[in-house]
Amino acid sequence: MHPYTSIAEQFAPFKRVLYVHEFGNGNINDTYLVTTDADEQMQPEEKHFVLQRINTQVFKQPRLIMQNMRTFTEHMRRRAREEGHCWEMPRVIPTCEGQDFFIDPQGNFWRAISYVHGSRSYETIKDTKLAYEVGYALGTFQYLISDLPIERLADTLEGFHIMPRYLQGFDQAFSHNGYKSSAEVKYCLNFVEKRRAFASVLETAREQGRLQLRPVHGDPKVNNVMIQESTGRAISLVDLDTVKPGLVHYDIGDCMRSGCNPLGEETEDWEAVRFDPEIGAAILEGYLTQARHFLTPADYDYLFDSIRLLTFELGVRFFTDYLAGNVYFKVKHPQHNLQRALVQFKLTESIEAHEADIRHMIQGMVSPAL
Ligand code: GN1
Ligand code: MG
Repeated sequence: MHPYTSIAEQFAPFKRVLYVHEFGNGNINDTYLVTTDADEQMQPEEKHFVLQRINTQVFKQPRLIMQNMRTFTEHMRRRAREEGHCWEMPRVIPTCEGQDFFIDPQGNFWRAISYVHGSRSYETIKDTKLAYEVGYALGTFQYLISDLPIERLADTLEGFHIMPRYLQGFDQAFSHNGYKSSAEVKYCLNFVEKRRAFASVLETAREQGRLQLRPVHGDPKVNNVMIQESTGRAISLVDLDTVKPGLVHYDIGDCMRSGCNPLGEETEDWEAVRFDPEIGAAILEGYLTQARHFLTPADYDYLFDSIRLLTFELGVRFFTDYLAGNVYFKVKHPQHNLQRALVQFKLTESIEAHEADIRHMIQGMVSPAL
């Protein structure tokens, strides 16, 4: 019996839990797929569900996550139904006592959500059809949540995607640490120094009133897009802990940095990492079919910067965590965050090298709409 079977049972009254397997490869929370003895044909939704232990070092107020989830999933489900979108939102599964979460005797915070039946996700994008669907998923998500007033969403992770704050964190980690100064570390330090001025581009635009806060997903990387197996179409965007007020640019930048890197963010071959412009064009095309309805002209002006910035940002976050002794992201070995930082920095370099093409591509897609 898996050690977490009894925890899974808290969320499965009247059923027997058959298996609990580790699921996905999240860097923050611990995720398990639970299989129950429910009948696959009769109760497909109850056969499997996702059990997660929230990392409360990162998410200090996990109750706020559950509260937000109730608010926006209900809102988005209703809007999807009213407008005829074929779209699924994961459901919060209550405990036997009707709570949204379970706290175990050690004080761990557990919650369960439904698995989007008949769907799967991919770690990287290999063709433009999937790329289009990934972009479409983000556009649909942002569209369905776009009329939810931001005041209704709590801030579940303060400072998330605020790049100037990540740079402060980097400076602190750098001044306090005893890292070994290898050639890779020097490359990273130099890389960050050269881009300091650029780091505030989105926050400055927000302060100047050029960009506005909206409800955003926060973590729309490729493997959070659920693709319906029977049709190959995107049906959901999961991993909803960071849905909160933000800039839509955080999402599009994150989606592009994750989608346009065919080697994936975990590759050891960091020197070979490249941005794939064809995949990028297909993601943006899918995204804009939905996002056209709510993007402003100023939003378009910052699309290129967002792709470059979010990639750079994740590199800085990984590198800072390496310098700080791997305290935020889960790691498999002590150099893991350094390797991940190098991947993102190489990708940033490639995005910079393609700047003219990417800007041209964006221009070509938006001009007819403006
Ligand atoms: C973290 O845990 P996961 O993989 O869903 C991180 C994201 C990063 C991502 C990189 C709350 O997400 O911001 O883009 O790793 N989530 C948080 O893989 O920091
Ligand atoms: Mg996540």
